[in-house]
Amino acid sequence: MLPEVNDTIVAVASPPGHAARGIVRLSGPDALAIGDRMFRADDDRPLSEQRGFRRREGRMFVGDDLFVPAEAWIFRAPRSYTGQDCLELHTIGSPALLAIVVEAARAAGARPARPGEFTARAFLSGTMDLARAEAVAATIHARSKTQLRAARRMGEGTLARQVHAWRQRLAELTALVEADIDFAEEPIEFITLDRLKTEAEALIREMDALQRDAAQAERFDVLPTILLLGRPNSGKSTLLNALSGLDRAICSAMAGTTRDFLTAPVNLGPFEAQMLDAAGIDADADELIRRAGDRVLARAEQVDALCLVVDVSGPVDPSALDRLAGARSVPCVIAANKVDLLDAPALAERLASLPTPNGKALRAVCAVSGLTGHGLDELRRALARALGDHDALGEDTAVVLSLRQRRCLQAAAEAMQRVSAEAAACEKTLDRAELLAFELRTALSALDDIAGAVTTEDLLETVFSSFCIGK
Ligand SMILES: Nc1nc2c(ncn2[C@@H]2O[C@H](COP(=O)(O)OP(=O)(O)OP(=O)(O)O)[C@@H](O)[C@H]2O)c(=O)[nH]1
Ligand SMILES: [Mg+2]
Repeated sequence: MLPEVNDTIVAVASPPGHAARGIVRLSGPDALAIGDRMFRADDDRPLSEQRGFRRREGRMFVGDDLFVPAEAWIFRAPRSYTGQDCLELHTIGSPALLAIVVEAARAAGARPARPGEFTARAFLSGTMDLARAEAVAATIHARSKTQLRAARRMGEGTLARQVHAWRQRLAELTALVEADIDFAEEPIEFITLDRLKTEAEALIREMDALQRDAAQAERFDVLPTILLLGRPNSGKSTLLNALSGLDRAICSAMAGTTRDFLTAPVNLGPFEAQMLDAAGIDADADELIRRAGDRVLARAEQVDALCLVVDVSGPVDPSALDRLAGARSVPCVIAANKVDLLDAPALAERLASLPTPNGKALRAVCAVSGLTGHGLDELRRALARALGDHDALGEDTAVVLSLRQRRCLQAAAEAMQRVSAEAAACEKTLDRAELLAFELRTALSALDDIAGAVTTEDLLETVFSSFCIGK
């Protein structure tokens, strides 16, 4: 159930952790009155008597005779984020202090906000449509510059404009088909089946294209994953530790040290990824290692990229490499490891024996040493490039769609498919006019759900549950 909107809510609106500044946000009819019980402006005028869009410096009381410097930012309904009276209390970014401020606001009558409740209020008061509210969530979850840019386009209403244009065309088709029903006695046909079919197909094409080109907003929250794949002892765990800067995995000269999956975040430059270390693959090893290896190979199909670790300090068998990474569709980077053990001519010879990066999946070969750190920056860049597709949103064209919006689009396109099929199956519009009108209206209402023109509580809860508290 969506919560009440007429009480006053409070939450910490700045990120967790220590910072120069922390923000507590209140929204609701009593926001300013509650603020007055906690905050004293330097000019002594109560906040509830001040106009909106004002910033007041002063002191916030956090104990009997304890106060901290603070600022109160006043936003008056309806021109605030939530459409209600809002108050932001800015003070020192100490988690303990912010918790005390929230508790004081609660004692003065505010209710702790649920995740997304501020933005839910913005939607319910009509200051924001649903697609724009989802853009707020996408912005919060963005993990790279391209994702931020895409989220901004989402907020700018690129999608809303497109949907609106489709809606207009659909509404016109619906009106014409319904006119055929209403004036069934007249000898005129308001819309020919040919035109209906052509327009339905054009709409389907455009909707499909948008779905195809759009990035999925939910992916923002998920780090891309890279699996370290290689023979036992090739140096996978050493690389995981070196790339993550953490002492995460046990490394040893004994083949078969790692048996289970281990993960660590690694910074690739433009974005972060989750790196997975696992058992080495060796078909001739004992059963335990072989079984661990089978699990790794199964996992290799589910990650975003592979880092094939090859110990080049000894002879390399290219066919074994091929078996490991050859036929996979997941992009792969080869880390030719332990180069510290080779002199330049020997290294050149070994590198020449490796597969060259010409196929789509094999992106690069990097000479590295997990032990000395040689070549790791190049490896990071190569992995970031291999994952490029994960982040790439096509500089200008891409739109971000949430899973919910994707489903709405899908439903609209499917209804249009049925319109097109019906139109192909009859002789004149009037034969199936009722059915055609019904399907057109189905498509219309699916499009309306994207912007939230018609909403149900369930739908709202799905959208706003992905938010953090305080937004
Ligand atoms: N000289 C040198 N030795 C390395 C390098 N990387 C790893 N080693 C050594 O190779 C041995 C195996 O390293 P690990 O990182 O445990 O290898 P692994 O691939 O995780 O092995 P398993 O977990 O058994 O599959 C250890 O003795 C490491 O110190 C390197 O770049 N240069
Ligand atoms: Mg290991």
